[in-house]
Amino acid sequence: MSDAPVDYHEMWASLGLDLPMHDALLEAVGGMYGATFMSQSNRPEGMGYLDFVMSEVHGLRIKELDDFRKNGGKVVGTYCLYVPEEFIRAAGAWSVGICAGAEWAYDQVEQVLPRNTCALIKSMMGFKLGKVCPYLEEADLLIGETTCDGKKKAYEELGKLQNLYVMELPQMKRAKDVAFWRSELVDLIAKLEELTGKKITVESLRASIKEVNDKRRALQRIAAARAADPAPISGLDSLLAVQVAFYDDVPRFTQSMNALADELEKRVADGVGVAPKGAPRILITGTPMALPNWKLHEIVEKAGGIVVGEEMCTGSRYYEKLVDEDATTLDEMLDDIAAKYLDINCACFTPNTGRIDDVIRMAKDLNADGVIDYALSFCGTYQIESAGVAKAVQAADMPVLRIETDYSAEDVGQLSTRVEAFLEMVK
Ligand code: BJ8
Repeated sequence: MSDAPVDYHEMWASLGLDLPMHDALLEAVGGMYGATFMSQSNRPEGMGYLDFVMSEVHGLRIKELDDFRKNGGKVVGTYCLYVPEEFIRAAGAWSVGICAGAEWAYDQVEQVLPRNTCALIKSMMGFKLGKVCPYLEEADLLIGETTCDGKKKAYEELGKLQNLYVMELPQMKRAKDVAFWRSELVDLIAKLEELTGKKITVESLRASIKEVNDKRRALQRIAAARAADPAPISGLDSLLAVQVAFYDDVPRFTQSMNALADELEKRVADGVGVAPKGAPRILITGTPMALPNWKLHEIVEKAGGIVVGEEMCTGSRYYEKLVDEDATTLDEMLDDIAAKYLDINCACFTPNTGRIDDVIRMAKDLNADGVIDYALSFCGTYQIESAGVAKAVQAADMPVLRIETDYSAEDVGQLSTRVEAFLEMVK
């Protein structure tokens, strides 16, 4: 076989992508990836898998989705942690988390959404309007959810362009909210079964619960290894693992992450790390960092710190909790899935004190020296929670830095200065 890179332009054209703009996006992300990730020293060998996945992010994986669909499979795109992958897989479909982590086509976006919308929502619309995301175009169905007002209303616009179904998520966690949430999951199952023409059975749901739990367990092992000093893996590489978890093939990803975790555990036993022992250790909490948003991690780690955990949807909220595996009926499984998912601590809920408890617990468990609270500009829910998070962290005798930013590079210099001063202070 030739080693020449495969040319995927025909596939991308068939998906209706804007080829020149898509080429520009790939070049920009590839350049960023090289500069951010490949310049790190002493990376675990197991990161080779994620490097490969990233090098084929719009290539091989899209080809897999394409082939799957040509053989009758369905692809479901999601934007939020509350959409249970277990149901999507049990109905025979594949789930892909759609990224929304880069500024794209904002000129077009701002004709549809207000300028003062958070970067995540703008990016979500920008990838669609700019026709540069093959994952979006491979999705037979997008699932939105009523989380924050911005997303909820943006889905109305996105739904004009693509097949989109919105789940209603309660905003509180009382018994009646759990019951309502469960009823929404029943509707979601019906929607997925209609899409794929396959019934979710006890067997298929049990298998998918196990598969998705296995993926989360592998990520838990990686997370646990980061408690060591020196940390065996950078925050950047750990963040990337979770970002990729949203769209990669599940069994293959799990296997690769378990191999990476084996390596990290060995590194911990041998005292091998990616930063010197004693480097300032930072926990980041806040809004999710969708691919390819690596901005804050890069700033912290270039300044000599090491990110040891993320209390966010691209972090612990994704992998910490598992669905119970003991249920024997569909009803019980539904109860377990409803309970597990409503236990995610998103700022769209009121109250959301569980998030603060998680931040303090994680900071202690991971031996963090300081916490950075991260909010995207115009994200009201996380911005409002920021003061309470800061107060609780200080009350636990830990320094905290509050950062508000977006996806642009304009404030990198200023943020770097603030982060450097913070790292000086925490040690
Ligand atoms: S479960 S955090 S993935 S909603 S940053 S779009 S909240 S204005 S992303 Fe989220 Fe689900 Fe919650 Fe997680 Fe709105 Fe804020 Fe933007 Fe946000």
